[in-house]
Amino acid sequence: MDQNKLNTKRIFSGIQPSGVLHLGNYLGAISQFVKLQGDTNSECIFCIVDLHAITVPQDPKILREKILELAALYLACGIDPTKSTLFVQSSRPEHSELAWILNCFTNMGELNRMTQFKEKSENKSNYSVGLFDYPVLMAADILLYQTTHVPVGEDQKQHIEITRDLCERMNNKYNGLFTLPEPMINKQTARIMSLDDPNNKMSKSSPSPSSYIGLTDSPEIIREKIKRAVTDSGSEIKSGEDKPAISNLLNIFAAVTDREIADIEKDFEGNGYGEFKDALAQAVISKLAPIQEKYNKLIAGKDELRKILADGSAKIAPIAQKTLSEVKKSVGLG
Ligand code: AQP
Repeated sequence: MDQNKLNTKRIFSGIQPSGVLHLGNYLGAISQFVKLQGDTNSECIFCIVDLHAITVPQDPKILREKILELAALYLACGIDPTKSTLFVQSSRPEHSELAWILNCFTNMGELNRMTQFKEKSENKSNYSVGLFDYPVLMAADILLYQTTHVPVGEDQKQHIEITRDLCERMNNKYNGLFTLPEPMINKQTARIMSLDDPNNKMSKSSPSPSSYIGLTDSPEIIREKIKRAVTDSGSEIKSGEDKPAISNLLNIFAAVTDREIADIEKDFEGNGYGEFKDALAQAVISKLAPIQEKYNKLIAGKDELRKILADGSAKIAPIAQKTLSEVKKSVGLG
């Protein structure tokens, strides 16, 4: 396939419908998606990656609900289905089919090096082959749409690298099947850290709900979680390598208010953690209030959400089918 057929950027990214969507997912991913869909030179495709979610055990009833909740959250955060395409990964069988083909061109050693797999399988007596294969399915998602750019948080950088390696390997062997995708990582919000351990990223699979701020958390819960967030030794509100906890809180403050960290530090000169945390909680509550209001309305209209997802899937079908058919022909399957 001739990647130069695209004279616009094609953006693709996905989020798993698992756990509770948190401020890290919003700042590191969704808020970037919303900015990108405003660019007339970008064609945006956003996916609910349910096939990725089942790489770890899921309750079928809850998973079905989470898919619609994530659709409602995407829309509530500002994804506009008239500007972007929103769909569910498993509604397009081309993802699984391309993933299988790519599996046959991926080395075990490459997947063995993936840090996300190491972290997620650590201390587990058993885990699925799907969890090990997660990066190949992600590569299929991206390459299927001839994606030029992938907005993600820092934790996904290694998976984009393996996608690029697979892309180049297939292109060298079969004469340019895929577009080489570039990661898009926003430095400031690429890695929002856990509230109870600033050395770990904020994560929806964390067993401790006080480690993350959920996008649908009530104002009381947000205040409580921020009040309990760990801080560093000393009492200065200052960012720095030796102050990972306060740096993370300042980073969140700056991101939700669209301000510079230095400005916020100045505002709190001479103040203690108490005043700072109260103001941070208020800033987060104000940022999430309009999202929560929209979310509550959207989640009440499940049929409309299903329709948006089905329309999205139908809209991008021709791209997925064309890429898959060319890949199958190239490898001798069609
Ligand atoms: N803490 C974070 N800071 C910035 N960005 C983040 N992302 C995740 N955590 C942070 C970005 O959110 C997008 C969607 O993530 P995902 O649903 O695919 O799962 P993940 O990357 O594995 O994120 P989680 O929330 O930590 O889930 P679990 O706990 O299930 O692993 C991605 O772009 C990701 O980079």
